[in-house]
Amino acid sequence: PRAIHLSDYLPYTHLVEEVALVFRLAPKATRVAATLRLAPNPARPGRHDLRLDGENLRLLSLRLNGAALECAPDDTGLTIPAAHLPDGPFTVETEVEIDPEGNTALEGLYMSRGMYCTQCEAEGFRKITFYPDRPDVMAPFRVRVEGDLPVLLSNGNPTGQGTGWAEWVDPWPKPAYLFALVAGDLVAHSAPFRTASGREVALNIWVRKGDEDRCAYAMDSLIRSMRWDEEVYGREYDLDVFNIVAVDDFNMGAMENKGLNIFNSKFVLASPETATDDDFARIEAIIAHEYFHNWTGNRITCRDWFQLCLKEGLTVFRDQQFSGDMRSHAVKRIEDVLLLRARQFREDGGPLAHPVRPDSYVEINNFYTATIYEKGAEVIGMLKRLVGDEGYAKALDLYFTRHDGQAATIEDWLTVFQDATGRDLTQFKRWYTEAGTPRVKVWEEWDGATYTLTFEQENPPTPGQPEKGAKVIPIALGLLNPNGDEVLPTTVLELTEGRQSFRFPAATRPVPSILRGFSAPVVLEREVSPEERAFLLAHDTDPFNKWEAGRALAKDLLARMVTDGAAPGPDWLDAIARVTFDETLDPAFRALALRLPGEDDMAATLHAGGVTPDPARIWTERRRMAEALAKRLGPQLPGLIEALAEPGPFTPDARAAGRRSLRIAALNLLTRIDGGRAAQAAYRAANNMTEEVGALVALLEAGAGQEELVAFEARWAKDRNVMDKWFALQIALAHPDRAVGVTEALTRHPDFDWKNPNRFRSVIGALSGNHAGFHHASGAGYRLVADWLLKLDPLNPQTAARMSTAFDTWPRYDADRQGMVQAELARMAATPGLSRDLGEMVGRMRG
Ligand code: HT7
Ligand code: ZN
Repeated sequence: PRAIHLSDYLPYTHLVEEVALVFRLAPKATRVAATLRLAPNPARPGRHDLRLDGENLRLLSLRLNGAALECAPDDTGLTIPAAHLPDGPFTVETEVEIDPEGNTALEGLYMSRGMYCTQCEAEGFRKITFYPDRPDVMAPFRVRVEGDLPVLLSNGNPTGQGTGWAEWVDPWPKPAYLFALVAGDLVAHSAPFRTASGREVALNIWVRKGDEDRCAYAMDSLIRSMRWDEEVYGREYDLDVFNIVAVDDFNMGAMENKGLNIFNSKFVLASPETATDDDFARIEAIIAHEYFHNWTGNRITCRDWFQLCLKEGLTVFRDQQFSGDMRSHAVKRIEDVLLLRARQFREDGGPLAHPVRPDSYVEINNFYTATIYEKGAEVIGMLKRLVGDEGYAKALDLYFTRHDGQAATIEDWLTVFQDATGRDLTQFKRWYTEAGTPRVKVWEEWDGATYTLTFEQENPPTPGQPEKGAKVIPIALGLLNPNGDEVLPTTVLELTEGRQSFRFPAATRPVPSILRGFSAPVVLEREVSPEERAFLLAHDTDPFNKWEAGRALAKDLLARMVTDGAAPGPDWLDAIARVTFDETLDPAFRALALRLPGEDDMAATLHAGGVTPDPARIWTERRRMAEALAKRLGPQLPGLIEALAEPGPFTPDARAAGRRSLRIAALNLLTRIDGGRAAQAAYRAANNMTEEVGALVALLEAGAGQEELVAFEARWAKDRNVMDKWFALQIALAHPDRAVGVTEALTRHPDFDWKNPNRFRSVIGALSGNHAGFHHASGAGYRLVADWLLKLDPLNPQTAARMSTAFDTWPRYDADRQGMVQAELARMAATPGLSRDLGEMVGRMRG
């Protein structure tokens, strides 16, 4: 398959002035009639053929200005030669037949348990009707839906409805990827919303009967998001209704279709009994994210898919700000950085590395990545730091006024910042165009009067980009004196050269706190003693760096345990103990400080330090580390658990969730030394899913929990979203020697519905998340995951391709493992009929 290049961009030949669609729904033979009012595009002078995209469509009729036209479609669309087209505006009418029930790829119009729904981003609309399916073609849509189902929804405002039909008009010009249709036997959880300017909006969350009592938190999150966007960004909602629908079969998390968001049901439905605190937090963040797209994505969209970070990076940045405001900025930042390092740094350091704005792709679905989303958000965070809060606010106001109703580019975005703040962003743009995580080395000198920090940046080669220029790196710095007082409050240094020094007057040698708040997505390299790390863990006023100091202590120790058989000593144990029982600190922060580095993270760190990671040894030593901590904290753990009990009814707020997270972290440690007694009791006493899962995890990690697994299944067998946890936990936490066996057994479970993406991820994704199990020396983990990806690929290539990233870390490991992964990649590559999606991923990973 051919790659598509950014440099080949041309505007579309025609403008679409209006779209009218009529759907006659039937599971195997839905008819879609489309009327497109078109005109030549002055941006493409001359006469051009009209090319409409279309895939898997049975063309029933085609008319041009009312007259029948004979034109046979090919595999990817339909061309009406320029010779047939009039000079001015004209109308094209098509009628096609499609098969929603046979659509297992979950792109276009498909069925999920008797309900019709759509997923059009990125290129799904071409599976519904013939159309210029590209984001820079924006048009108002009118839609009529006819079907034998009580609820018939589409984008925009409702304009009429009767038995078996409904009509919708979306006045806001939009690209086809934001089109949506839902039809089903659904019930609504509804609430009114009055916008800042007084517009009444009807909010509805549509779910299957029986799920309506699990929508309250999503609705509350939506209302808070709408208010926040008004207050913080001055952005109001712009239609009379806002609908959200929960769907069980969905490839990703959710989709921001104009006025009709469609969600994976696991990111909508929540009750204290069925959802964990993490689920609640994720629901809040995803509801906000999709809502925020109404301005950053929908009103202003992307010119082409290379500009994907324009909407995704900005919208992630906005949802992170929102969650920080709703909860704790410190805790949110730590969680975001954990995710960034686990997913984006991993991607950036391997064969799948690509720039935040890629310049070529084969299948755009493969570019909904941590780099586009999470690094895209980090780049905006750096911009904001560099231009200041006021500059950022001015730039965003200008962006919304200048580009409303347009399909914009990263150049447009940066120009807005330049115009609003006067700052030249030529060098900054490299963050968008160059892949890879910069490594920043730091040295310090103190001569009795001046303290000097020297930074050196290295931008490692990535696929297709052997050499790179220096980046603009904002480094937030604070200085402490030796008794822990801050002598330099947070100051942003701008590193713009390969090597650069910064000087500070200092009569005593200060202790630096560098990269506060994780002010840039880089790897910081500095020789630091355990004493200095413990000092920063105790005294740093920057919560991120305080946590980072504890993290670095733990990572240094675990690395020494793995490489030289070191044992956990009092420097780490005592430092963590002090934080754990420091009641002046937020419990959520204390819980994060107690979390040990992950195995994959350790493997990456060892590899970066020139050591070939042994997954089994990392697993064993990490366990030994947890046991040592459990023994050190042991006598005080029952008291801590008791003190953190929440007496009243469950509330999902950050304060209560933070207390539960520390309580569960303490229970997890206690389970390693009390034979599982406390966790078994906690499991029986749990009245919410957070504590039920917390106790179960503690038992499974300690090699127990079989009785609880049986009880869990018996209680929750009918609940798909809860059962996904049951499948995932026992695989993710299985002993490395048993992980493959447990997975195989669960793939034979009657409820392993592998065509459902959530269930597939809960089983096969959980195995690839079990680091030592997946990378087992036998190669059985690699084989099993590859077998299942090959089985899923013909039905759902998008999900198969996404999950293939499990293999992207192979260059870190020993020659045997490298050989086994390469063999699986070669086997996949050689499979006849492999999809473009999986084919591209496998090709890139093979290198
Ligand atoms: N903009 C959406 C990304 C998306 C997607 C969602 C569901 C299924 C398939 C999809 N392909 C792309 C989601 C978001 O970022 O908000
Ligand atoms: Zn998004």
